[in-house]
Amino acid sequence: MAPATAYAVELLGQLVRLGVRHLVVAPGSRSQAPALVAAEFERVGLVRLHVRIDERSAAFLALGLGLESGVPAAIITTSGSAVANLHPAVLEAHHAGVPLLVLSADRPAELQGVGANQTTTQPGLFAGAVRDEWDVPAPRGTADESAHAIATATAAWRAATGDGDPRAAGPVHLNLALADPLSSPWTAPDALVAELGSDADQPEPGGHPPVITAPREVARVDADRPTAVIAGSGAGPRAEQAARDLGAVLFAEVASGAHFGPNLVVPYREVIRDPDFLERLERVVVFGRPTLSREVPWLIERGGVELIGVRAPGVEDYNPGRAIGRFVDEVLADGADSVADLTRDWVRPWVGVSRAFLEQGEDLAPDVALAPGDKARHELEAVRRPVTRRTLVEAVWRATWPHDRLVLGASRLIRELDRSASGKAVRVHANRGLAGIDGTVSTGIGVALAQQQGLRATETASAVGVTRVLLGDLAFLHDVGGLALPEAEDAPRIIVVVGNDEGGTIFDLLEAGEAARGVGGAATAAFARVMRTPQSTSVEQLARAYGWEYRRVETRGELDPALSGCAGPTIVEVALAR
Ligand SMILES: Cc1ncc(C[n+]2csc(CCOP(=O)(O)OP(=O)(O)O)c2C)c(N)n1
Ligand SMILES: [Mg+2]
Repeated sequence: MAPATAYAVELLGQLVRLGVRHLVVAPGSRSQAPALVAAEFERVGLVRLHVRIDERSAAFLALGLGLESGVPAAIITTSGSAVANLHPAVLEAHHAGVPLLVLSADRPAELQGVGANQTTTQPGLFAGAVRDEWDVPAPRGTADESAHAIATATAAWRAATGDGDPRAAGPVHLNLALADPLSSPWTAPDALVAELGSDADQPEPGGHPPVITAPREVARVDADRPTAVIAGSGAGPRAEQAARDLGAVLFAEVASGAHFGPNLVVPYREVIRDPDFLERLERVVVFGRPTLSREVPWLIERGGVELIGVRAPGVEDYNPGRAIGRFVDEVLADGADSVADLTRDWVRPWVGVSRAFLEQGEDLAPDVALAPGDKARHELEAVRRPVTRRTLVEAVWRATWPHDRLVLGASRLIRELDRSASGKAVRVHANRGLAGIDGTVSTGIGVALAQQQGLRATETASAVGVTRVLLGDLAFLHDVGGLALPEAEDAPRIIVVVGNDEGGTIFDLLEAGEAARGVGGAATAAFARVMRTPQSTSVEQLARAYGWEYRRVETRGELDPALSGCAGPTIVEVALAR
């Protein structure tokens, strides 16, 4: 057997032993040994293999798989610029604390520095953005290589998963020099399949962040004063629990994993600006990284209250203005007696404000007092009205059930949803580590595939929900290549909802956008050209070209049916005003 193939069998075998269930491969000559072993592992049922041409999309697919499952996916690429194409997803994984295993093939030492084709300096390419990296010399068939492969895989798995501390989880880079012969045919022996498969058929749906076993620093705090719990990305349901235990109001961003429960206050931006709130507030506890408002960092930097940060996955603790002096892993509430009083006197009024705010939402239902003819006319008018951002996000939120997944792009729509979403315990993902508009389609496909393939044997197919990806037109176009799905693979159950306002209208909301509009003429045109970047690409023709089902929505009446279900991968284009 070619030493490259033997090494790949041991390395990937050990990753499967440790829990890897998804392998992503982008084609290339230098990486043929691990790629062919990956294909054989899938043939014998040990892993799911996802093949993608574009390494940037492939890496975001792997990110989505890790995000949803909590288990790192391994991505295998060839040498050269292929490796650099992984960088955006590696950075997102680094900042958001998502486990990811990068396996790049490289030229052996004798081909380095001699102008060899497709050769660059790969070790250290992701410097500063990986938890750890290994530069593995080319295997030559010596006796110790099997043990080396197993040890390297184990170390990589540990570093990627945080070794019991998921806050430390993130991307790792294994740079594998591979020499001729680049591979030899290999069939997995039955004994190996039996050994590796013994627990491979029990995939854990997992979750991100996974359970923490590392030592934890716990803050015991008295539930005796008006407190706000703020939940940003990576917070998870523990923030909701903490709010209840502390008798605190809960300001949870829509992708925080804590946007539900009796203490949730949806219009948190407005409440933070309310003098009555600010006057009584005595403590703020922050979980994860809030990124969607200006009010949250303002509140924290303003000071004057006790500030506690609770660590979450990702490389940096959230600390605007470095105002938070105390970081812990967990907050436990003492003094349960006062919680009921606090809940009644402090939380309930703000929850009441929240309820009133939600009730003012755009109203589709006709006034019951209307005469029957007027009522029918009102209903007809309502369904014919154009879709606003608010009606779009509300419809997507309504359509999302606990067995579904929602992936939000870094467009205006995530902010719109964050402003108006009622409390609901559904799983929402968003790449807020760097809030890039890149890779959103592929991340969503990864989430969908992990969700539908992560079910336990006892769960029926009806438990498989739909993954909806909600994003703007530029974010969609940025990762349009992610729509390319190989025919040989299971199709993701996915609906990509494109809110098409023909450009990046998020910039119109900036001070510079308003200023440019005020000036008019050349300034307005220049702003549009370099910021909003108007575009009129046909989403329909793209959908058709990539073999996706396509639906176009122009009125409110068309919205709910378009979002409800899908027979195959589907794009719903929603026309929005600029
Ligand atoms: C990779 C990357 N490039 C650029 C940006 C800056 N950026 C943020 S939002 C945005 C435009 C988004 O446009 P669209 O997806 O159409 O959403 P809209 O604002 O129109 O709702 C851009 C270019 C980014 N976040 N990430
Ligand atoms: Mg747009």
